[in-house]
Amino acid sequence: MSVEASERPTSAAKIQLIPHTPNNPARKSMPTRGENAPGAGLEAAKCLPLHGMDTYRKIIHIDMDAFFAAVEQRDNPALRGLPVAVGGNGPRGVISTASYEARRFGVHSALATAIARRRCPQLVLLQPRFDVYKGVNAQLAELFHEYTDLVEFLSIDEAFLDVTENKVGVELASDIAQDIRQRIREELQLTASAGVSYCKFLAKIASEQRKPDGLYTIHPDRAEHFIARLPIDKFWGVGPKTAERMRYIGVFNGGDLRKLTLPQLTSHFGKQGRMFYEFARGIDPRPVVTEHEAKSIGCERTFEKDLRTEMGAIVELYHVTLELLERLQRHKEFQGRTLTLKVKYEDFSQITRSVSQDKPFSTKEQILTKAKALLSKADRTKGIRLIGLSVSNPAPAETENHDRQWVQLSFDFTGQGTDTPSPKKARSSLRKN
Ligand code: TTP
Ligand code: MG
Ligand code: MG
Repeated sequence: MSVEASERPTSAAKIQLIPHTPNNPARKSMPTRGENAPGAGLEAAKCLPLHGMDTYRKIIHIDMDAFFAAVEQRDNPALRGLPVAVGGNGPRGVISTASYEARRFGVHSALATAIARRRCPQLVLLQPRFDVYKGVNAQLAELFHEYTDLVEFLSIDEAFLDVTENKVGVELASDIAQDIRQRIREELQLTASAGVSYCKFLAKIASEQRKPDGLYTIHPDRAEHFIARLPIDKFWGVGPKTAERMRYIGVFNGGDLRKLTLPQLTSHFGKQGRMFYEFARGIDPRPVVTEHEAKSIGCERTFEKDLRTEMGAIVELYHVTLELLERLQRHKEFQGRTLTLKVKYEDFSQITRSVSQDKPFSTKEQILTKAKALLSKADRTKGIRLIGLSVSNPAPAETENHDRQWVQLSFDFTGQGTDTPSPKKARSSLRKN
């Protein structure tokens, strides 16, 4: 039996739920409840108990398509239809992202630019324009907040939205997702893909199912079936190395994963074992955390090759520090006085070490000095596969600040080289219910 999957919306299926300006009077006159409300007559996601997990929540994950490259193509029409990549040009340059035209040649994020050029000699390589991308990010944030205040950005081009209760009174999360996608197209001249489900893990995987420019919904009553068929490398938190390890122990998909006991999984994957155990059962109760509730800001890097030398670890620690600083500088209101280092070893065991001070961590010197001291306490006999740094313990906010901040997530799925996962039953399927 195959998993139900929603089709990419056809023009006939196109829904215009929300007039496309925030203050459009038509919006105000739109029925938000009752039989004439958008989505009325359509039953929302059923609240089926899935291993004791509530499935009433409606979570959308939106992720922009080929983000940096798409912005470049938007701003320079001559680039449209061409294989475009954004990235470093030097001998050690790396591709940040590639347009879908370039991906057909095997050009993708994290690929060495030199290899990318060999694969695609006509590749148009562009330098990143971070300020422009940040501007789009701000526009996205504004748009998302028209639907719900429960918005959690994972990175510059993606966010979770909890639309269980939403400001537009629309019942079906997939209708909201479709409307957001349409508005992104019309207002930002960019495309986004969306995933819809009852939890973050599944919504995030869902958004990858119909990329680019697609929508996919995983309905609670299909979740277990979907997960059972999901290839192991698509699971959130399972990157190439973990996938290899999984296959080594006979786990090729969610069904295989489910056969393993919790002790088996934790013995193989340390703390992450529990996460895999729960994901295999469709369990992910993590709420969508807004910027105001965020308790920490941080970042982490998973390395292609385990770090085996002290110098190698310090160099990477330096890079993580710079990334952390960049995030902190974007959120000056965040006053974290505890610095935490996370180290994950080749055997998947993990340690965290923290240090607190009176003043907030805000400079490179402060952070690097303390981070190095914390790193010196780490076990040097094992290869290091991940280093993370975060600051927490924010001082109480003196003034309300509406800036967004990127939240340190408990799983390594956000950044480059980390283990990124990537389901649906779409609007049409939901409507059958
Ligand atoms: P992604 O959302 O991972 O990728 P993407 O938007 O380019 O492509 P798609 O989602 O359609 O698969 O990352 C968002 C941006 O983050 C990406 O455009 C560039 C940047 N980025 C890097 O700089 N390095 C990386 O390794 C990755 C994965 C992304
Ligand atoms: Mg993207
Ligand atoms: Mg993304």
